[in-house]
Amino acid sequence: MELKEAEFVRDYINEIKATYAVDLKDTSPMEQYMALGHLIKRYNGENWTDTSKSYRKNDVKQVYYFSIEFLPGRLLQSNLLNLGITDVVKKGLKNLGLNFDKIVRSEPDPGLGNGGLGRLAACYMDSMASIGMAGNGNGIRYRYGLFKQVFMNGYQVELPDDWLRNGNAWEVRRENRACLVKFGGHVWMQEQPDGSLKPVYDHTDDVLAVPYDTGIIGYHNVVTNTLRLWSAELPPNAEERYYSQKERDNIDDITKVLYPDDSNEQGRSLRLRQEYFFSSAGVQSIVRHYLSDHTSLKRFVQKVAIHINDTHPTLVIPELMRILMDEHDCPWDLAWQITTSTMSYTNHTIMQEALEKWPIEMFQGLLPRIYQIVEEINRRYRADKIPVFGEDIVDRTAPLGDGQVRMAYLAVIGSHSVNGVAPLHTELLEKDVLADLYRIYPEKFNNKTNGIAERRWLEIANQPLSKLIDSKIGKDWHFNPKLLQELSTFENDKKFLNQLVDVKKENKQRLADYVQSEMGITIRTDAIYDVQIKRLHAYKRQVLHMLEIIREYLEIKENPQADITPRVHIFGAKAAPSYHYAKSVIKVINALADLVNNDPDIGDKLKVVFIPNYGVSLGELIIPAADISEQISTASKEASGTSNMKLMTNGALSLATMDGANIDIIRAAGSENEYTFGLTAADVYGYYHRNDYRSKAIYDGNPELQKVVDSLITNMIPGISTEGREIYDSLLQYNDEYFVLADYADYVKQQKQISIDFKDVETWQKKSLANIAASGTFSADYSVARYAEDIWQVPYKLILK
Ligand code: 26Q
Repeated sequence: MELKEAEFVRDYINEIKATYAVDLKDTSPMEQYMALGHLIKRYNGENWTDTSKSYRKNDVKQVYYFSIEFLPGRLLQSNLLNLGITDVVKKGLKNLGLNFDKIVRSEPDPGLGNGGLGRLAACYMDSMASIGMAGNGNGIRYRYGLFKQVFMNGYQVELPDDWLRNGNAWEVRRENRACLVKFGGHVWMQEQPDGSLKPVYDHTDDVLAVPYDTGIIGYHNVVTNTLRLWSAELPPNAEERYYSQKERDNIDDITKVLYPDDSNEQGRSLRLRQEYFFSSAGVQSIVRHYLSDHTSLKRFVQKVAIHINDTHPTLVIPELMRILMDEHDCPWDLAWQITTSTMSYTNHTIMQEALEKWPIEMFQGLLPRIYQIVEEINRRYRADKIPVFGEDIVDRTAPLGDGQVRMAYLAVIGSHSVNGVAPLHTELLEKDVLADLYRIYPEKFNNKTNGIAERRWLEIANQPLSKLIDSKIGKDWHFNPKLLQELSTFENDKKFLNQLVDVKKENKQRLADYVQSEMGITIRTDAIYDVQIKRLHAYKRQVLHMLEIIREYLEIKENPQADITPRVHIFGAKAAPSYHYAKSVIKVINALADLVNNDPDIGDKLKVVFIPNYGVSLGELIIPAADISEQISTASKEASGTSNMKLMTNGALSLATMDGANIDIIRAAGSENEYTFGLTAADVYGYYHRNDYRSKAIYDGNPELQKVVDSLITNMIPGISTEGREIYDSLLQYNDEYFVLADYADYVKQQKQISIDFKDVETWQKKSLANIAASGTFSADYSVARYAEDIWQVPYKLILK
């Protein structure tokens, strides 16, 4: 948008006065931030209305991306960037004597997600707007986001994330668009005047779903899409009916807090209520919106695509069936045809324990009408498929079985498309996790490799690098990140390679300053910054990284004179509060950090920093500073990974197993520019098949490994009690479920190679450049474009400049 500095300054001062009734000089950074947010929202108001109007006028097909998590990160900088007014606003604020960085940091980072899945949803929202696609997000407005993590005596402690305390500058409450969501009650069949029977659903517990909309601003294209998050409130008739405190609390609880478990928090009825709540409200508002412009449901599938982000919103399937049949008199077959043509589903995990299942009794009690519909889906599925495929496979794949509602199977059966998030992951879905359903519906399965918002992870997070790139290849890559490939023509340009070194150093300094001021640890910027940032999970193998630190520590202790390449090992990871083992890993790494960081023999050759409260904002600080990207999951377990892509585009070299999208990253950048190691997925499945993995044998055969592992139980690491033993036992007593010991030697070999290679600055920088240059293909812009073409069948305008 066009904006003159003087105009901005005038508007901003007025905004401050109008909102806070004080002079600028008396405002806090938080107030300065809020006023700026309000002003920008207002500036963008016309784009937002115009976008909605134009979609309406042209009757454009809409995509609704349903996700129980969205992790958008702070919006101020990204909105300024996308509107193209960053420089004007920065200059204006500077001339007013304000500190832009402080204002930026005053914005709370909405933690409405756990990790990869929620962040992916946010990257996709950004990209859908930026490629001019009518994409809407639909989710939950949690009153409290993912807990804030602090360490006390090295243990993770969870504090509430009160992110709405000062209000939210970007959202618009739309009470007039609220819907009623019904739980519990009874269903009975009522005879109609024409003699037919119709289900009547009464004595329900009703909850009012109030939408809060946030504009998602496209990059330099005047498009603003909508992210709609629902909040649970007392229904409007509250005055006529008495609600006990307990009933009020029950309603309040629905959207009070995000479940902080990203794998196996199973069977909680509140979680099911959350899932139905936003699924039902979302579908109701979609149908209502569609019918406000259309007189019949005939063209529904041409105008609406609904995407199910993992199984959590799967109830959109029976909910759309319910609305079509009960409220619009659609017969079953037509309703089913509309529903399956509308729905598509992405699976994000192959871990069996993360597949959602609900006890039938709970499900039926909470959602009796929806349960009837699921039963009928189940009955027809069996009747259709048993004659063709036989009873066994149909038993195994039916939506109802073993006394449970199986959400993944319901999602596959009720959708026309099922996709994995990286080629290997999709292959494993077909061969293993969903193999039976793949046999029944091969045509539904397809791959859509994940992508990231290049603009946030490079342009915003790493401005020094972004500007350097602009100076070499111009700015078109901002629209078309594949153009980053043009950088490879400069691989022998010594001056440019040196500039890349300087940029990395600047970013490392920024991180080092943070680590110094927040944690009191001094880290040198000429060390290798070896980074592992992701949720804490056994399969992601932070333990393998930890064993390497112990090995490096012992190496220096045994040979203090050795020529060591200095290293800083950097972790960021939250553990699910109920995940005991993950919390033990945090404790041991923190204790190890204390030992290493304070040992005078070690000095600054080796440092370990576990930065508390990892999230989007800390990612923006850490990722640009990384030299090494640790992507070391047990092969076959990480569906895709996306931090691997963010680190790549910021010039880190991957130290990676052949898992998830690592495989595609390695292929894109060239294996000579990464460090790969370890078992392949086929090796892992081979062990499963033969059942002959013995971690103890590997331990017995490797004396160095023995020393490293034993140090977990020898009191070498002060301050730990049972935690070292727990990890030790997981590796030896319980046969090392994630093959840590199997991959140890190969991993260490690559770590040693890294220490050697890092000293050759020029060669290293060339590899780093190869990663940056090849990273453009992992832009979420292309990912959503492929969803649009292959799955949603919606138009978009990729601006390729
Ligand atoms: C399930 C049942 C009950 C409660 C919670 C859950 C639950 C919640 C969150 C299960 C899974 C999640 C999140 C999964 C997730 O983040 N998966 C990651 O998705 C990324 C985006 O596709 C991939 O890159 C990662 O590989 C994958 O782990």
